[in-house]
Amino acid sequence: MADIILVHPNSGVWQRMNLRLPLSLMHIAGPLEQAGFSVKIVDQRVEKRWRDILKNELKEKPLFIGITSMTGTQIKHALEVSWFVKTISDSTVVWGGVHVSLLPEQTLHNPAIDIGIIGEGEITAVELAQAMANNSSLSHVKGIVYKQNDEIIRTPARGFLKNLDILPPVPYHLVNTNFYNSFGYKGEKSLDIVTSKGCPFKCIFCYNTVYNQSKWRAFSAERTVEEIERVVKDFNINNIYFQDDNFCADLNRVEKIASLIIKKRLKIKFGVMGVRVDTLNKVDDCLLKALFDAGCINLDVGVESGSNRILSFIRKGITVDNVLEVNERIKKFPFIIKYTFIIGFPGEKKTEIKETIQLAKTLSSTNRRAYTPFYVATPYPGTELSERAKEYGFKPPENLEGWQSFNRDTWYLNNPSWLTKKDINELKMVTFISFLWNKNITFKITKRLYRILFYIYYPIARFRMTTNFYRLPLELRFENILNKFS
Ligand code: B12
Ligand code: SF4
Repeated sequence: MADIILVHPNSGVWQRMNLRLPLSLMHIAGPLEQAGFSVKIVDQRVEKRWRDILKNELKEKPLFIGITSMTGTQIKHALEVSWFVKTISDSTVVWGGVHVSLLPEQTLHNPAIDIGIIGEGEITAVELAQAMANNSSLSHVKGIVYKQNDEIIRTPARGFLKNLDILPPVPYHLVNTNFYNSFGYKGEKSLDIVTSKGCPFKCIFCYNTVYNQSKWRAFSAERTVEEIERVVKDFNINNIYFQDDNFCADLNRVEKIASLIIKKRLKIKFGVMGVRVDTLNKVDDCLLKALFDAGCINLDVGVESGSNRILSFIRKGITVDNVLEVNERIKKFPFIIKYTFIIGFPGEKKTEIKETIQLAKTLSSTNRRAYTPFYVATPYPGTELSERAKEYGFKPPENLEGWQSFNRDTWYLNNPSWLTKKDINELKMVTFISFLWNKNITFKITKRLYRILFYIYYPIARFRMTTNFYRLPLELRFENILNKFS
């Protein structure tokens, strides 16, 4: 029986193609274990018997049940777990993660949640556990919201850890690594690692300006490579996906990481999630080659739009020419490049969406290793986009339950906004097809059934994308049926 139980909720459609590690919980479990608390991680995505496990653990009255959550479907399942806990016990339910950090008081209004963690949780979780173990006041624990006699109290902000290297190693032993696979490179096992936090840029649709106050912090290159070495040795894993918002913010660090991987002869393949176009513009061919030699096989690059007006509106800090330039240089290297796009911004014209579709097609046709998924612009809480969207009639949900259906592919369905029904159908079709018209995406589809479905639908998606035929969206009905089970 453990002192603290940490639960990762279901993530809806996002766990279809692959399953990433519950890193948010693993990162707080390390310091908790180091402080002497025993921790159990229960992942609702893989433990079909999560109710039995919790029921059993709750008999021994753990200090708290901690649940992570981001905006959208995870809230629905985090609430399902919270209510389950409250129905069978009087245990304390603690929420952490992006959503509660952005809307602490509103989240705490829900009777199933007792305490919320705002922002970084490594130190806060330990201080909270110690305060609860000693029955002392929570008012001294920085960076939380809690309830006292029907009042919601927020303690002073915690600020950020200055030196991430003081944190203990991430406890991979708390999860069964066999369940997780973030990309399916030749069917081998793969895992995720976070090597830095935050991002110094200010894109208006991103949580970073509020959640990380645009501050970038990182584990050192040495510590990062130690972590990789451990994962490779202890779990026999050779494929790693870096989950950082901005892995390349410090190019000296990137260079060091690459050279240490090469020096230590770690036989790994890796993908990098957060890469900016302007950063790639600054990277010389030498560093690109070093990255390749170190095992880099994939870079995810945020392009967002094919319209310079929209790029400027969203404060992306790049132009379409920068994107084309980067593509020309990068295509000489055998990296699979995921260029991500966003359409449907408030005030975005049809012609601008067409420019974006055209840019995606150009990138795909000139770089045979590129693929170009689209998302619909989503005014997540705390972002500047949310404020701008309100000017166009967007009404954010007023309570936690309202946010549980606030997903990228659904939020706009019941929201009076700048999108007409016809726009919505077209945006839905374009985003749906954008994932399926290019075979390069298959290395991310680790689940067999979804790979088969991909190959069945691929010719149709290709036909639709190349001919701009987005009418008769029958496949969206099929997707809706699948979504009902998420
Ligand atoms: C991996 C990942 C996923 C995984 C899920 C993994 C997970 N942890 O749930 C998958 C692929 C499923 C996913 C899906 C989505 N994601 Co996502 N995802 C990420 C990513 C890249 C890494 C998350 C992570 O592991 N971070 C590392 C950990 C250590 O940091 P952390 O999560 O901030 O946790 C710290 C604190 O919050 C706190 N904490 C967190 N939980 C808890 C719990 C307790 C009890 C305590 C005490 C503390 C605590 O302590 C931790 C350590 O400091 C982040 C971006 C990023 N780099 O963080 C985006 C991010 C979280 N995702 C985001 C979004 C928008 C989505 C999607 C909607 C769509 C998408 N990405 O395109 C879907 C939504 C799923 C849903 N609603 O159900 C946004 C969140 C916006 C928001 N308002 O919630 C982010 C921030 C990306 C971005 N730049 O916008 N995602
Ligand atoms: S560059 Fe990426 S992580 Fe940084 S603010 Fe923009 S969208 Fe967010």
